Amino acid sequence: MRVLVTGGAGFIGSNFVLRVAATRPHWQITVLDALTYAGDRANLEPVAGHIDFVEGNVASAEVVDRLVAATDMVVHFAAESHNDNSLSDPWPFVESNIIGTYRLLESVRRHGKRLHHTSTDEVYGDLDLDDPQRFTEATALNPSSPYSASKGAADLLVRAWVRSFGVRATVSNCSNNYGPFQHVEKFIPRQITNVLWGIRPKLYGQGRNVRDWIHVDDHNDAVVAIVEQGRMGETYLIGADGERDNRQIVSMILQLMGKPDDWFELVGDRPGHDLRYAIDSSKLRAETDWRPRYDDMRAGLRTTIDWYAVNEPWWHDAKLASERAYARIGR
Ligand code: NAD
Ligand code: TDX
Repeated sequence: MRVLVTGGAGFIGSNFVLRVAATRPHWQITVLDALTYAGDRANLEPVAGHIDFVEGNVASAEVVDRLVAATDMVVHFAAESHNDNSLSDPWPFVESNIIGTYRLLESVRRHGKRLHHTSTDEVYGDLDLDDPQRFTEATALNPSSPYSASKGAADLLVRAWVRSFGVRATVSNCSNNYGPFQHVEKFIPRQITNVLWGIRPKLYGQGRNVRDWIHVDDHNDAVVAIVEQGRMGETYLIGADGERDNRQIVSMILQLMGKPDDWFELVGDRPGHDLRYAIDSSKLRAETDWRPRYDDMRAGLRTTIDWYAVNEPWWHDAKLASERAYARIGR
């Protein structure tokens, strides 16, 4: 089977490619990635001889159409992914996330190919801290940021192309991922690399916002399960019951890295900062054999910390650039 993976040089996409290259050796993988600041071809070095790599923009109709014509299935990860960046400059989010998904949809429609679109739980907005409800596939879309609005727009395009044109597609909405190869602009790698450089972790607001954490391998195993066992046209929420507030995460990082529990700094809050995300993944678990394997977040964080500790050359320059950008917005 020929599989086109968009965004395969980014955090989740490169973990996906490395994983399926081992577990699905019969998949012939082509990666399409624009190599933005968030993409690094070196992530794919271990499988370089086994995959094809195309540097290109998913919003370019010509590139997308040529590659879709030559594949059986598209697994779509390519996106601008950072909320803070979407507040500074929304346009790349509109172009990559909305127009990019539109280009893919038109191509898979034209060529009769299958698409899996990866999205986020952020499209559902946020929950109160004490709300007993969690997001389900029936929750109405209610995005808060330009990033989550662009992802919600893409999800709606996929649903419309399924219903109106009979496109064979599935959608997954996953909670916050952590693991190796995550860009240092994101919360967990930012705090780990801060501690490695002797800088206190920085918590937005009071640090009480809750995210539902999942290891990137559990997310990617769920994507494979949906592709192989999911029902066409359906949306599946992916989550591993990992709700924690940001202070709890920083506390675990500080403990694992041998620092006092109060060694952090409260900084200004993110405008429009979503309070809490929480996923009910019953549908995925009922319809596929997927179960999360990383049920011990402390152990998952320990291996993630070890990865950043030994891979400083991978993140050093990105860290300098990312901290310069944070300094400009006072966070
Ligand atoms: P990332 O920013 O680490 O990687 C994105 C990749 O896409 C990069 O390699 C980048 O070069 C590429 N890209 C960006 N714009 C492109 C374009 N126009 N054309 C081609 N390639 C382009 O992001 P990530 O965290 O790996 O997220 C991957 C996907 O998963 C995204 O769709 C994101 O919305 C979704 N998602 C992420 C999380 C999370 O916690 N990180 C959770 C749920 C869903
Ligand atoms: O320095 C920080 N301090 C801090 O308190 C940073 C970078 C973040 N935060 C907070 C904001 C959030 O409450 O930590 C939480 C996580 O922040 P991010 O890593 O920026 O993730 P989030 O905004 O929750 O979005 C992530 O999960 C859903 C991904 O970046 C998205 O791509 C995905 O869709």
